[in-house]
Amino acid sequence: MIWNEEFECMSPADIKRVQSERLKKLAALVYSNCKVYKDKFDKAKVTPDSIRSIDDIKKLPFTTKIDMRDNYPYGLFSADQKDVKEIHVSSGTTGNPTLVGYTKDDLKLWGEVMARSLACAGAEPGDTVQNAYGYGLFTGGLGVHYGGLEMGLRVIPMSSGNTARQLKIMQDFQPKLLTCTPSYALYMAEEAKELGIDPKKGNWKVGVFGAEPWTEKMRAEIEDAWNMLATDVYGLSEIIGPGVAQECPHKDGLHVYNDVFYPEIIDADTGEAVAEGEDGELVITTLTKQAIPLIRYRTRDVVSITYEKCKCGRTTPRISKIKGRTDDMIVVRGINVFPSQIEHVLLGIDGTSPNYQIIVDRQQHQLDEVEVLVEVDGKLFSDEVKQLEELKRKIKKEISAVLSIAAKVTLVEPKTIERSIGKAKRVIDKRQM
Ligand code: DLL
Repeated sequence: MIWNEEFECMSPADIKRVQSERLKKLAALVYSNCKVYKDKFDKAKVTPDSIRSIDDIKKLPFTTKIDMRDNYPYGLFSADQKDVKEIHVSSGTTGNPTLVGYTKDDLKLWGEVMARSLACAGAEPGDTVQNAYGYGLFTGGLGVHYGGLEMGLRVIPMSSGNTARQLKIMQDFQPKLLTCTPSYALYMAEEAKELGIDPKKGNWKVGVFGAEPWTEKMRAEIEDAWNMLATDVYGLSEIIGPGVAQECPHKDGLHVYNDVFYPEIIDADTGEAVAEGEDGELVITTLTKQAIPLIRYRTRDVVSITYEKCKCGRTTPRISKIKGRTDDMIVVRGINVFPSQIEHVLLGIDGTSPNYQIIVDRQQHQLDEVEVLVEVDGKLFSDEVKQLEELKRKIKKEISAVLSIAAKVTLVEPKTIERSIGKAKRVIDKRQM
């Protein structure tokens, strides 16, 4: 079903009118309420009244994660703190996380776009959803939760982990929808088989999987293991969370809700638009958000876009699956990791050097494993084993505090990690995705 036919099936002329009206209001809002944006506009010599239609968006400056980091925590808010009803955080590049805030209307918008997404995947009011995205500061759990409530699903707020319990609940309540990261869907299927449970024997209709890159091969494996349709959902905390774009059962690109999230695809180096169908960096403007509206936010995700009407009847543009990143962020178990965060941790610990390497691996149908190799001071190596163990424990603890990931830490002797004459190769990703 199409949750919001008015906006999901709007004619190109009408959508342009809506986007233009919304952009004008947005430019005026951020200019008067957010000093960071006022300064950015002034620097770019653009005033809100020079924005007359959505085409004028190109006059506006980009916003980046660096802007969010530099103005942490409250600098990018356009709303008063008393109107902020919920905050979340996502990974920052170093030190501070990226703060995300919602007003009551922003939460309503989140519920609306996630209801559109769940319906787009094939959910119908009354269906039961087992929501195995993490709840808490991570945006997946609550995003699906709000969307499920909005569209009248019966939500089981499982959160991620505790697989045996997940499988028991599945058997007891026979949900039609499964929502979690694609790698967790595969892992759960494998665990089910180990426990003698046949994952095919559910009442499954569709899975809504995202938060990390996944391939068509993984899709085929998930569909086969669970006997369900597997769809892709995309989003990022800074924009709203999950619910920026979603595949319909035709699985031919992810529908972007462009009445509220205006997409542009640019050449990451020049900042200029690329042609329809070509790969580039996805840039999004939140046309109606209030707490932290973002103008031309550089997602760093690489996609292509098509404006052709889909067979499902929606006229919204569709982006491809995420093809890569224009920075060095990696996603591990659905958690965003910037190598610079690890570097930042190491810089704060005596006895280590900033020479490190991150190895990410995944055994067949298992969860991602991370190993961090760290070069330590030569003199430490001649010291007691106890001291090395202590250092290892400290690094592990700090990495876990910053990244919420239990990494294996291996200390290595100086000059063991291969040096590079160009950009250091910080990440070795052995996962077959
Ligand atoms: O991961 C939002 C989300 C939650 C999406 C649940 C889907 C389901 P962040 O933690 O802020 O938000 O991470 C956002 O994750 O910029 C992408 O690089 C990556 N990502 C998200 N969805 C997909 C996807 C959530 N479907 C970052 N495919 C984004 C590939 C994805 N990468």
